[in-house]
Amino acid sequence: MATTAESVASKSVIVGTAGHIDHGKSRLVEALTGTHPDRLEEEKRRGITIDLGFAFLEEHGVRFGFVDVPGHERFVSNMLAGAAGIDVLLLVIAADESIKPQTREHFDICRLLGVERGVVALTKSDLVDKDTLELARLEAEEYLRGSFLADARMIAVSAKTRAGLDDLKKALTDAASSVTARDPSRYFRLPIDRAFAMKGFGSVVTGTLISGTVGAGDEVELLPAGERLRVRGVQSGGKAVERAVPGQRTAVNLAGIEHTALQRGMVLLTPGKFRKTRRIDARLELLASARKMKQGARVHFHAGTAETIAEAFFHGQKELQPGASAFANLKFQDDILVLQGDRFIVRQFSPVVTIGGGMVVDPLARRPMLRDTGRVGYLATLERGSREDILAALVERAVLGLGYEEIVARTAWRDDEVRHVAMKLSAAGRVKAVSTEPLVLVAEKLFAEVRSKILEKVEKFQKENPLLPGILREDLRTSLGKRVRAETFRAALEEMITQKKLDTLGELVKKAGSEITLQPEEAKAKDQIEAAFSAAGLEVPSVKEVLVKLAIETRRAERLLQILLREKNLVRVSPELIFHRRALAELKEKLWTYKKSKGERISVPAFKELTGITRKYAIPLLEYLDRERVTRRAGDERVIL
Ligand SMILES: Nc1nc2c(ncn2[C@@H]2O[C@H](COP(=O)(O)OP(=O)(O)OP(=O)(O)O)[C@@H](O)[C@H]2O)c(=O)[nH]1
Ligand SMILES: [Mg+2]
Repeated sequence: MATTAESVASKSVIVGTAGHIDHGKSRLVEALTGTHPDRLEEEKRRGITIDLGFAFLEEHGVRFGFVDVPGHERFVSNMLAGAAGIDVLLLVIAADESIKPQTREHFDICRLLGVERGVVALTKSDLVDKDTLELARLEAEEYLRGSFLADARMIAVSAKTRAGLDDLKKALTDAASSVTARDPSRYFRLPIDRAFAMKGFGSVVTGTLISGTVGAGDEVELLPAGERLRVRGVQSGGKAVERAVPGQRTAVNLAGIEHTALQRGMVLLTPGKFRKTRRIDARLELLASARKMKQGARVHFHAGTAETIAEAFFHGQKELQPGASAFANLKFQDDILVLQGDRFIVRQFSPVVTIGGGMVVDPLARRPMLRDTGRVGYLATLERGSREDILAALVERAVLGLGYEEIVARTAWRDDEVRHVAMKLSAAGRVKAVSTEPLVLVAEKLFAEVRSKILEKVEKFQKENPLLPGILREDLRTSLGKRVRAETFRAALEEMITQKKLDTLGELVKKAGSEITLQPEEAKAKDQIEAAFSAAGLEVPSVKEVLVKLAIETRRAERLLQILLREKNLVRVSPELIFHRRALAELKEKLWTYKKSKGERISVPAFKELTGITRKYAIPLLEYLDRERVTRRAGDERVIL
């Protein structure tokens, strides 16, 4: 508990570097934290950063996690994996070189990823005179005008002389104070940026914890692989912690998996909630510096630490102009995990440069269809609508209705949020909750359609089958087709029964108040059937024998027989044998009389003699009497009860 309390008391903030190659990012991180973030042999040999590096600093109650990125243009994809999840941007501009191509590209990326604040460091101040430094400052100010860094502190520093470092730390602390703490009660999500094996521990993955918390003993899901794994232990900032919280660099030790099966781009999540995807609908923005993008263009797609290739299709337009934005359907080459609201970056297919980015609007999109003219409006609601509007829109487009799990997979809302919004919508009559456990929502319009379809089917059935009292519930359901889910059918049926439009008779559904009306020839035939069995006593004819003698066709005759059975004037004793109610009543009387004079036991031969029937009738009748608890079998005999 101490660890948790401590992590809540101090704030965890991620600082990400950005800037052109050789501008002093890594040295600056070292000067601030004491840790040089370059770890690879090759990085040390070449003096450049290739992959992400990490360092930590605790300053004025803030726990800073530094993510240091490479400036080389060939390693922008590594930079992108680090840029996702940063709270404070540390834009590094060398005073002797000023703004260069990757200064711009990195800055564009951070803006497109939605980074909201940062600090500008004018590095290598020891190498330039006052005028040059002033020039670099002016250039940077002009470049950043109107952007999210327009009002950011700009501090001249030197990693060599340590000039300006205290000011920079202060500026970072100030920027951190405006970072709103991320709500730890949301679903856990850790995009993996490294995976390795640690002696004595096994598989370890690291990443910036962007949502929720994680601790030893937790079960987590690995996506897109789809495996469930157990967390053995968690570290943050190089120390073991009980639970890591959002905004912390986090290392997770995982049980039950080889480190070779884990890699950058995969994500650890709360299990059972989210789905990998191959197609999303998104808001896509093209940089003013980019070339226009045509329908079907292929781009490199980066979200979180994942990257894949995407093919873009614009809804309602054929191309995207530089500096403009539009809704686009992106089809991926690989499965990835993204959620609604996630930011992403797109880079030109070749040559590879950053051309834009955007936000995921529907992480589980359908393929685009030209006749789907409502999609743009739908996406606009998902992008900007209130939670109620969003859920109503999702339900509206769900031809099958929307289940709880799908709502969570599409929105990442917590259970209480889903239920709260669903309740408000159903109270307002905007959606129908056809089931609450599990929650299933359908559009009111769809629900009304199902109700009238049910009524139609029942009426049609009764019209076509006037001798049947109703349609079997299950037959009614299947007659509606696969597009009506069981919960919707059940709720619609229940509502119509409450409204006294329909009625049930055991497993049968009928129109309320409907009775079977017989045609004159049917009434006559029905009497004839009853009379035939009544006259036969216990030596009944076969059903077939009775029915062929009638003036109406067998199908109708069989229905009449069903009615007689339902009315209990006839009783089916065995699959082949039907008796009249009166004959069976007389038989019971006979047995009770026998019991009084001859005692409670009766053998099969004695029963045959008593009734005057053969074995063909005697055995099924005795079994029937046993079932009716008139007799009980005792060895070869029966006990009359
Ligand atoms: N004189 C002086 N040299 C510096 C300063 N900061 C960095 N350098 C030098 O500049 C070179 C590049 O520094 P790095 O920190 O590796 O630059 P970087 O931005 O991390 O480079 P990449 O990661 O490859 O993009 C190194 O030789 C540093 O020693 C500084 O403040 N003063
Ligand atoms: Mg570096």
